[in-house]
Amino acid sequence: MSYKSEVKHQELLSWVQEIADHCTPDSIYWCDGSKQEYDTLCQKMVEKGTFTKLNPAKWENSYACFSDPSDVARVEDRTYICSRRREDAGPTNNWVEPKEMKDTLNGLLKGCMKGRTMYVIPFCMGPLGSPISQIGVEISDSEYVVVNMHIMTRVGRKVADALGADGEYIKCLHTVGAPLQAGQQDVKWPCNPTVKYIVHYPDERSIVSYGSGYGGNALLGKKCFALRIASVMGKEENWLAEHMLIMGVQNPEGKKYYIGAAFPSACGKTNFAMLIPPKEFEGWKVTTVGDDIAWIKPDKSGQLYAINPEYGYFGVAPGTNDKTNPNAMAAMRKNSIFTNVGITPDGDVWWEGLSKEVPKDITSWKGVKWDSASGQPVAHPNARFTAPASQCPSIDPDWENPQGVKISAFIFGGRRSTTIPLVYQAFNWNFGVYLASTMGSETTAAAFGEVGKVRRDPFAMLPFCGYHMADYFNHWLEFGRSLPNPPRIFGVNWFRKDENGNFLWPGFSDNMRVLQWVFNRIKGKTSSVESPIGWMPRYEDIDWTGLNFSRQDFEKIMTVDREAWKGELLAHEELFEKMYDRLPKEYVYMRQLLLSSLWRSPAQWGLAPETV
Ligand code: TSX
Ligand code: MN
Repeated sequence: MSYKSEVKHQELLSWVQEIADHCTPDSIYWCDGSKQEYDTLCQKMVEKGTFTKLNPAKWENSYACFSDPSDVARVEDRTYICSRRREDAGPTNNWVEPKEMKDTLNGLLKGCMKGRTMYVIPFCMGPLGSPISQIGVEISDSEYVVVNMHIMTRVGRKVADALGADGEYIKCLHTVGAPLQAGQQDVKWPCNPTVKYIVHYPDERSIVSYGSGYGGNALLGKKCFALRIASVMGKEENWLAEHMLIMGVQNPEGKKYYIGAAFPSACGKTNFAMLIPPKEFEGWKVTTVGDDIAWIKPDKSGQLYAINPEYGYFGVAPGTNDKTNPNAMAAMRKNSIFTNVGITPDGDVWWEGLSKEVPKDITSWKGVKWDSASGQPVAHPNARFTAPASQCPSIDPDWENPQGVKISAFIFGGRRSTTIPLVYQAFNWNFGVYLASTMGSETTAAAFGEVGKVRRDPFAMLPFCGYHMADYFNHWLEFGRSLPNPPRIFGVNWFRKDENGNFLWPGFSDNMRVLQWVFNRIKGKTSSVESPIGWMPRYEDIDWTGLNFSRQDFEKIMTVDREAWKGELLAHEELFEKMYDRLPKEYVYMRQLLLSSLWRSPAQWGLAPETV
């Protein structure tokens, strides 16, 4: 039985009715969040051919599906921030005047749910009842969205109850944009292959998504709400909505710090969030609070507390295996959904990097028998697993603490083959904010243009900030001013290469060695040296037990090269020019300071005494 009759929130009820009147679905269903609801909808998708039930001996209570080939990733060129004034969206967001966008969307939305069920999904981002959490209601005509929202957020009747008669919530409207005429047979992955809109109205804090059923385009609690809309809320209410993982690091004495870390895509953020220390690091523990998004608020004393607003992982499957991320593999072992991976005849899944051998007779993500001669991948490079966070073996005991966890440091990283050292600590908050604002990553896939070019992605937030990026920088600077003891800020780079193009750093578990130095810096225990760009560990400041990494290797991965950094600082200026109208004035001085300290240091600043 529907609990709609017991919903006390008149404004919510009338919004739902208004949308139903306009989108004209065949029926309306209020999601209660129950397991039975989840199972029923999965079964419905199995019957439609959308879902394949996997072999329960291998993947208990799990399903796989293929999307339409036109609907495989977020659509940044179709993503809009419709603020009242164009200047407030800034130069890095698409903008259309809100009224004009509403007219366009209203035209598209009219009758868009014909032949479908309209699902009303009350969801909570963050633990229910936490002062940092926020509630949303997503209306969607996609069963795939409902079941993924079940895993990715806290959904259902308990959330509607928490709203009461007049609780605040974010309106999220989603449609696949594929109405069915009477008698028309549905397709396995309905979407609109030609028209897509991902629209945010920051002033009224609402979201409309048209035409896509995939990931961040359709699961509106994630990128649309928890980052784009929440970033606007955070600026107005003095908190932070960040594209960050949250991890706990504990030493053998039991001292524990929590760290927030931001990386652009293709840096292995989920792998880092679930890191397993090398066996030589007995007594050290890494725990996972979240792998993608952090909401961070100061308490009365100015300490920062963070929650993970999500309830699951929507992770990239290719490259994930028992070596790169055993915790993720365990998390997805049951109650999970796989999108755009390969499926075997015996109900197994496979993706590039899962194992050496491609299983026999595998069906590729395109839905056809995979041909090894085709040169095409089995899984789409952006294939995903949706898995409950609670199933991750490294999940932190406080991951659902409504108070959040106390953040002691931020780490910012990128994929850089040159220039950026393995690890360094910013001199202070402002230099840390500068470091994060200028972070970038080298492109690895031809799909993103020239391979090996540095794409700047400030704070890994460029596609996810709901307002002017330079205002965002100002918010970070201003936010720090009110903190008596702000978190330390670090830069890392696991991806520096030697002159032969080989990775210098083994990465993965061995990143624990860097994390340990960071931990000891937070504690104020370990020593460091002042480089032109920040504080750095000396060779003897890092624990090398169990790893063959020479002083010469370390020298190579830590060198601050004047010529390379001159180029780097020029690239910073190029980035700043794009948002000069609102760029913090501090940035001009910090850039100059970095430049002059490079000139005061050796041309190749290094750590071995003979080179200094
Ligand atoms: O996730 C990665 N991390 C973070 C792990 C905690 N990856 C995977 C690529 C991104 C999707 C990495 N790749 C990391 C890393 O630290 N480092 C590298 C580069 C690398 C790749 C392969 C090797 C070493 C380094 N292989 C061997 O040494 C055998
Ligand atoms: Mn992300």
